[in-house]
Amino acid sequence: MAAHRTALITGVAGQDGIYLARVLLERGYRVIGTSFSLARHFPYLQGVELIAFDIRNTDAMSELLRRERPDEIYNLAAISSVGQSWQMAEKVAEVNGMSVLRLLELLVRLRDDLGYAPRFYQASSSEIYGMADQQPQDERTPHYPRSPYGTSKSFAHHLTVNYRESYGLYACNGILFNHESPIRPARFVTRKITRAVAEISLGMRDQVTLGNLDARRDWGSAADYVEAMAEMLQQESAQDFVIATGEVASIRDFVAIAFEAVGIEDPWAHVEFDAAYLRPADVPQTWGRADRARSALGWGPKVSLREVVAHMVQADIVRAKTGIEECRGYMFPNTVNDALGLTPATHRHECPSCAAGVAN
Ligand code: GDR
Repeated sequence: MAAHRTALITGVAGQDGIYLARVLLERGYRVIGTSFSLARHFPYLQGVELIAFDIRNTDAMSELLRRERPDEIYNLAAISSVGQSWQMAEKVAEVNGMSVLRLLELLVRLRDDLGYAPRFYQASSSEIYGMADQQPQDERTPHYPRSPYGTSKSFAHHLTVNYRESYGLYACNGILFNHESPIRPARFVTRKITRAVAEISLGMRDQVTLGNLDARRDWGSAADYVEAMAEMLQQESAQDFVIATGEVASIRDFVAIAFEAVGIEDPWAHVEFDAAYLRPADVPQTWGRADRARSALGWGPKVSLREVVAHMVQADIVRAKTGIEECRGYMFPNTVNDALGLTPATHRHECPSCAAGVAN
């Protein structure tokens, strides 16, 4: 069914864009990706047709849609850091909120003018729930965002529902709870921890400095979660889906699991607290119930938190040993294993994922 279909992924150079592009290419799609900067495209996006523009540039988006007419649009472009969103609240509202409104408006216009009606996926987030009383959270839980980021995602979420109901667009929200991988940037707590643990295990440093250790998150695997995104656009009609594991762990638990993965028995000798990493308001717990996704999409998480953490730590050990920050081999546990024995001198030449720059 996917043969000869075209997908557009906005924000393709982020963690989810990279994993999703791979899934869609494997399914036979032609994949077009936009990013405000293409600096990070190598070595992850081979096979993707890349276009650089800011998601706020509606003219560029209009021209792209008119020219390429993708069948499916995955709107992943966003400022994704909750912690930094207080420092750039207005920009976050523009990029994560207003851009979605403009894109939905454009879709209505294109349908009315040209009869062109692509399916639309909006990257919503568990951050829309924030302080919501209901635990676990599902598609019916009322929103109570706790940051400019969460608020912008809530705005875009409601608009996506509203444009579906007002204009009959096939538009849906994927309400993804935290999902991690070795290509998660280190501004997020998980990768900050796994990188530090790898370096501590190799004697390259001694400490990691963190903020709130009591926050609890429902953490899954990015590689798992992008499969659900692709499924959401293959349904008979559009609806919103929570994607979560249903298991919760604290930052403290995450630290313990990561140190355990390298056999260090006293993690707390290596952890410092700095109030600079506390947020003006935090979300004490996210906990999702993905029953709808399980029954309608046949989706369920395949990878446990322990496995995700082990994979991330392993990739960070290879990074620390070889000094090579970006390698396609880091994306999956079997290919990171291939890279484990490599040295700085041999990595680029012998790593099957780096050699010739392609590992399909
Ligand atoms: P989150 O992810 O805000 O849940 O959003 P993040 O990893 O940034 O924070 C998780 C929790 O860890 C606490 N924390 C720290 N956080 C960071 N970044 N750095 C620290 O040093 C630190 N110490 C403790 C935080 O206070 C927080 O409670 C992620 C993003 O990917 C969003 O884009 C996405 O929508 C949601 O997940 C679902």
